[in-house]
Amino acid sequence: MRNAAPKDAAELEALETREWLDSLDYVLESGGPARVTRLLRDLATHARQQGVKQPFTANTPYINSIPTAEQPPFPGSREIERRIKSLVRWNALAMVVKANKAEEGIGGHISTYASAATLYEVGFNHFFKAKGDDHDGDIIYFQGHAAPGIYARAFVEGRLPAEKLENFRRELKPGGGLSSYPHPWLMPEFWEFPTVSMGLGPICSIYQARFMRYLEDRGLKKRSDSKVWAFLGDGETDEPETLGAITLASREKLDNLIFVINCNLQRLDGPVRGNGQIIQELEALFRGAGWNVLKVIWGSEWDTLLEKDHEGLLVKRMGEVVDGEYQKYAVETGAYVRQHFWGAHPKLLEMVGHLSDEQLKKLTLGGHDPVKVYTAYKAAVEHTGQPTVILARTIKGYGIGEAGEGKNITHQQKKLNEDELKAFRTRFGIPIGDDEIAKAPFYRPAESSPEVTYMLERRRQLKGFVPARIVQAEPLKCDSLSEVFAEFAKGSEGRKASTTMVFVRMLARMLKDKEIGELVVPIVPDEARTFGMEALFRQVGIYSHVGQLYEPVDMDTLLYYKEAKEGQILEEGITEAGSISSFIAAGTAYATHGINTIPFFIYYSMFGMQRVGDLVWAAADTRTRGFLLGGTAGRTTLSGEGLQHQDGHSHLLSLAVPTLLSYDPAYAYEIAVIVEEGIRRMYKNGESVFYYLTLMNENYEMPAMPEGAREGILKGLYRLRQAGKAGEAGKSGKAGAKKEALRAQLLGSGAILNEVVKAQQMLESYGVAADVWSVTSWQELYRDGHAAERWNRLHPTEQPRVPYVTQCLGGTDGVIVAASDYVKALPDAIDRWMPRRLTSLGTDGFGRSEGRASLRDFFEVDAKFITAATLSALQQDGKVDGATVQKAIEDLGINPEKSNPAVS
Ligand SMILES: Cc1ncc(C[n+]2csc(CCOP(=O)(O)OP(=O)(O)O)c2C)c(N)n1
Ligand SMILES: [Mg+2]
Repeated sequence: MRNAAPKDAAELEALETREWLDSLDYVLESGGPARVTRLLRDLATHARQQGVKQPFTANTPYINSIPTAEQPPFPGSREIERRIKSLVRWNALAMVVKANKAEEGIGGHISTYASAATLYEVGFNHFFKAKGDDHDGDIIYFQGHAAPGIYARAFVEGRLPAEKLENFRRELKPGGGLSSYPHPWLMPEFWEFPTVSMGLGPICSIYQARFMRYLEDRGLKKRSDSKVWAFLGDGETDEPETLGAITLASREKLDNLIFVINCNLQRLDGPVRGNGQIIQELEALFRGAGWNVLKVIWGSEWDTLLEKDHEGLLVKRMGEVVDGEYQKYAVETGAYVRQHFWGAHPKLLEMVGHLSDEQLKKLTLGGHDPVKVYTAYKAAVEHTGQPTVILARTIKGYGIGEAGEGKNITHQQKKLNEDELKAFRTRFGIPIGDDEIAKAPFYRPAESSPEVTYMLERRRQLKGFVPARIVQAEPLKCDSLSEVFAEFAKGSEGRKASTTMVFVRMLARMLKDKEIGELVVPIVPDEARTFGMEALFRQVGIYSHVGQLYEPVDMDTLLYYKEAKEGQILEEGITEAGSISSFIAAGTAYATHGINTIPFFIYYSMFGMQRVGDLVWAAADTRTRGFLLGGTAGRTTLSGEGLQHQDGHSHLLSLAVPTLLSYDPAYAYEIAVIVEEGIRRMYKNGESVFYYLTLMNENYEMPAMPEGAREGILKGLYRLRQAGKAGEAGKSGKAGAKKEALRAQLLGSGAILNEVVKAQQMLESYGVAADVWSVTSWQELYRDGHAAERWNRLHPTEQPRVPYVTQCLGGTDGVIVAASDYVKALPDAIDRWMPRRLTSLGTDGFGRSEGRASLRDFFEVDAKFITAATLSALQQDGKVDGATVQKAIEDLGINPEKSNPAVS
């Protein structure tokens, strides 16, 4: 008799599957994993040839990427490391709870670090290398909201005193406090990189890793095995900045880069992907982008269960449960998990039949298991040829139990009641008695305790503490600097040039300088030809780690597109966000690498401040040095392009960045003075400032530098031209019969300065004698004015300080009229320190596709409008009559009924 035939198709299929799996197991045993891979590939090809259509997937099953068999031995003491982690957990929690007890609403986050503690502790104990005099360290971007945990560890290490922790988020307390998040500006010896604005850490870390290679390839730095670690949240991956540059990392084979994404499945409001699986989504994205992806989903307790999963039922179940449901398991009982997860199939239930509900509930996730985390980190550090992302599954608020573990409110949880504190204390074995617990005291064991001894020894092995911001770069001497810039004081002697051309020439000159030449880092987002920089392609080359693998189409021309391993230009392609991330890396290399690289990031000004403003802010926080150059600037100076290109407000945005010095120079010598002084201030004097200069593409003659203009150029204002004779002794011109002298002070910046100069001449024919002032920086004048005013307010009995603008204009006569290619708010900002009220002209409103002359007419900033505005101001002063102004308006061809550009 034959064996009983299978009852139905399903049973037959199961049998067939079993046979295939057995065969595969045999091949695995006899031929190893590589043989299996080849076999599967051949099978897939064969199937495709037979017309089998396989759905595309970049995913692997919902299990750990590294099988248990490949786990290295854990090199530390699990027990002591667990105790250390508990201590850090407690102090991090206590810090936030105390802060909010002391002052309602002071904020802070408990649950982010609670979920990430193991991810950090394994790093601190086994991986994060500190930098020292003779060795490089790792570059670590800590997730901003995890800051309490990082402070707490520094406290247990003995690096931060309890008083500092007491003043978490109370930085103005006597003795100082701790900033809410990583801010190098506020804690310059502790934090290296600001991360809390979501997405900035990830993108900056990618360009940081690439910049490390750039320094190595250019021979500015020895090749090292330093890693760039970026810790981020799964919710944070929604930011375009987080994922927007990941292909750069794989294209450049940045195996010095490791992303650790804490997949606690939650963001601020609730689940990141309630109806999906964020880990699988990210895996597909990163694998598709060419990264090495390591999933760390399940803890060691799951190993034996998975071993028993011969039919793949458990793996299948793991892969079909959505994140919202997984989150629910974290807040529910073991019985619930048994019913809803394991209950999906009788064989699954059977698999865990030997476990109690409590044991089921306690099955650890991968991101909370030091062995699994260590395994992934070690693999990441050793991986070559690709960046690695570790997707670690955790529970948000892990350990805080009823107070919020896994709950949707957990991100905002800042207070724990006495019972909740007790539960946490007991769970993590912190020796604090019931009588004290309500105060949530900090706890640090004795210096000689096994925990402190162990952690200090681990840090000693890893060369010191992290995070720590250490500036090692020697200041530059700047001896030959004045030679570099000398030629620009002479003027163009009749030839016409734009400030952009001038700057590019200056850049070429700087690149040739003995001291600073090799330190200059030109950065451009696919706009070099726009700015006439293509000559630099050939002169210094475009950086490419692999050199140039092709013959460029323009090889036979003088200025061919030269890519080279030691190339100096960072041609970033069309990414202002990426370019400014490079700018930050290069502008902070004085601290990160002890190298004074001087970045010059030149871009379309409209796509700067408003497009990547948050990164500019981060640059300031990071104490970045260098030059931002907004090219083709000026709402009316950039003709043709229109509304989305014509920038009339970047200077208003830059005004708000405290360490950014902004200039709108008109002439070559002004740029030379500003850049030369900038290099000296930043790289010789070590000031943590950076510069923003707008550059224009209008060609005109560059005058020679007037005697004594230097100081004024730097402070923001100097007299360019004295008045002619027109107004002297009240000679009456066309403007009217009054005998009194007609006087005016005309202020202008950037390309509009030339319109002001023209207006000076036009006004002569109206009998008005006007001085012309070049305003190089409205912002510096504004800052100086407020600084003086503030000082005077606070020192009522002392000799008052006089704002610089007042010093300049205080002794002058006549009406004051200011014009620029930017919004009127800029001149208005300095009005209060003028001896008399100022009339401001500017380019408020949307740009237009038009020619330069028409645009200046439309925005009312050309010479005729400046002339009319001056006459109108004189009328208000009672110096000329209305009819005279009316006549001038007609003569000048101004249509008084034209639409208001500010609102049209
Ligand atoms: C650009 C930006 N937008 C919004 C926020 C406010 N915010 C702070 S934390 C957070 C949720 C973070 O979730 P996730 O990235 O998953 O981190 P987790 O705390 O879960 O580890 C949000 C929206 C921010 N800090 N930055
Ligand atoms: Mg999260």
